[in-house]
This record gives sequence, C-alpha cells and structure tokens, in this order.
Amino acid sequence: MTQNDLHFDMRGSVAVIRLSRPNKRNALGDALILALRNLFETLPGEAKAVVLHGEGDHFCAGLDLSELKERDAGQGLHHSRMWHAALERVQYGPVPVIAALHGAVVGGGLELASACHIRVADDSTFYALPEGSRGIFVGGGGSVRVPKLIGAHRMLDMMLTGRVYKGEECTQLGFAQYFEASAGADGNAQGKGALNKAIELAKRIAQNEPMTNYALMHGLPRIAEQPADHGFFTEALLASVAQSAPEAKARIKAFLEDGKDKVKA
Ligand code: 1HE
Repeated sequence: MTQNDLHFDMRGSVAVIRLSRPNKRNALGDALILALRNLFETLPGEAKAVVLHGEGDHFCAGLDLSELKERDAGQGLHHSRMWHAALERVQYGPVPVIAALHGAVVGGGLELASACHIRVADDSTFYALPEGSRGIFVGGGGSVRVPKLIGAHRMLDMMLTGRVYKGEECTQLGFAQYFEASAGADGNAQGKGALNKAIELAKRIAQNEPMTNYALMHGLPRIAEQPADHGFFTEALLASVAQSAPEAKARIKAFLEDGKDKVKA
C-alpha cells in the first residue's frame, strides 16, 4: 500500500512502515502526519510489531517547512495538537514500534523517533533539533519525550546551539538502544544495517504474548509518571491481567516441563 508518501507492507507478523518522500528527505507535511495517524489506527490484527523507517538517505528531516505558512496562534496550537494526536497513536497504539534510524533524525523526525519504543541507529545516523535556529519551538511532543531519553540539559543545548549528535556514543546517551556498525562497503547503504536489525528485533518481539507487550508499552511510561504508591498498584493490576492469559500459562508450563526459552547469558 502506498498512500500519501507512506508505504506499508506485512512481513509475517511484522508491519513495515516506510516514510516514502525521499526527494524531500521524508519531511512531514500535514497529509503525511494524518496518514501516519490513520495507519496506526487501522493496523491489521495480524501485526504484532511495527518497524518504522525512511526511504533514501535519511530517516526524516522533520516538519515540512514549506507548509509553515503564516499561522495565527490558534492555528499553530491546533497544528501542534494534530502532531500530538498522531504521535500518541504511535506510542500508545496496539503494538510496539521499532524505529530504524539512518541519516538525518532531526526536528520532528526526532520527535517521531522518540515516540517509538525501540530505536536502532547506525553509522550514518545524526540527531539535531534545528528549531532553535529557525525561530520556532518543538511541537510534536519533543519537549516531553526527548528529555526522557537524553535529559533536558542535552536537549536544551541542542536547541540553543544547534549541536548535532552522531556516532555510537549517542546510544549510551539514550538516543537509541541499539547501534549497528557499518556492515561493509555498501552493506549499510541507506540504513539497511539499522533496518535489518530493527526487523530482527520486531520478529523477536512479535513472538511475545501480545498482552504482555501491550502492558509494557502502555504501562511502563505511565507508571514512571505516577507516585510510587500508585505505580505499585498499577503494576499489580497489569501483572494480574498479563498472567491470566492462557498463552502465559502455556509458556510457563513449557519452561517448567521442557526448559523452553531458558535465559542464556
Ligand atoms: C525540506 C526539508 C524540510 C529538506 N521541509 N523541505 N527541519 C529542518 O530544519 C531540517 C532541514 N533539512 C536539512 O537540514 C537537510 O535537508 C537534511 C540535513 C535533512 C538533508 O540534507 P541533504 O543535503 O541530503 O538534502 P537537501 O538538499 O537539503 O534537501 C533536499 C530537498 O528536500 C530540498 O528541496 P529541493 O526542492 O531543493 O530539492 C530541500 O528543500 C527539501 N527539504 N528538508 C521541507 N524539513 C511539529 S514541529 C517540528 C518542528 C521541526 O521539525 S523544525 C525542523 C525542520
């Protein structure tokens, strides 16, 4: 399916979504943001995990600046809220989302990446928040999500000074959980290293019990915002729901009786 510069296909139980606007570096115009929202709201039930990536040399150049026409304050507010609604569907949709990041992950591209659950970077990946130098502000949830990854102090520096982060150290700083080194002369071309790793992880995640995945992606970020006492209670509720699924009981029996899925160091 290709619609509004968004490509979608199923690879087994993994839904692969590609931003397909390479000539504009996958810049996110309103139509693309709305298509993304629509796609996450209508994912087929067979999809147990999503991989999100970008076509061409970059993941995403952020907001389509050509659409940044003269908006009054009210229109600006609604535009930002439209991004919030779309990225909320990414973070709190039905299944975990793994972002394969290559090339530019900038502005709204970093906001989109930070709404995903797992980020995989590679040699080509770089992160920036050019809003500061363009005289605008983040509007796609970046001020809430990005500091949770890298700290408010680092985000502030990026926006004030235009600092660009690149390389494996970004993984330690929190931008991504995985870093794929170049696989050879052209083995990592156009982010294939990150994409292949993201698909491998998605396939692994897709094998988990769906209710456990759902409880993790919906529960953990909310528990993190709750006072400890509320968090313990939410945890107990989620634990009781997850463990009562028949699939969970079957998996525990398979371990106890056959040693299936033993943890390996
Ligand atoms: C664009 C955009 C865009 C490229 N909106 N058209 N984001 C930014 O400020 C980042 C702006 N983009 C860049 O800094 C660079 O394009 C890149 C580093 C991402 C890639 O560089 P490069 O050399 O590969 O491509 P290019 O030649 O700069 O761009 C190719 C074309 O894409 C060119 O158009 P053309 O008609 O001349 O071929 C560019 O104008 C176009 N293009 N990026 C529109 N972003 C919810 S609030 C979020 C707020 C933000 O995201 S602000 C940050 C916006």
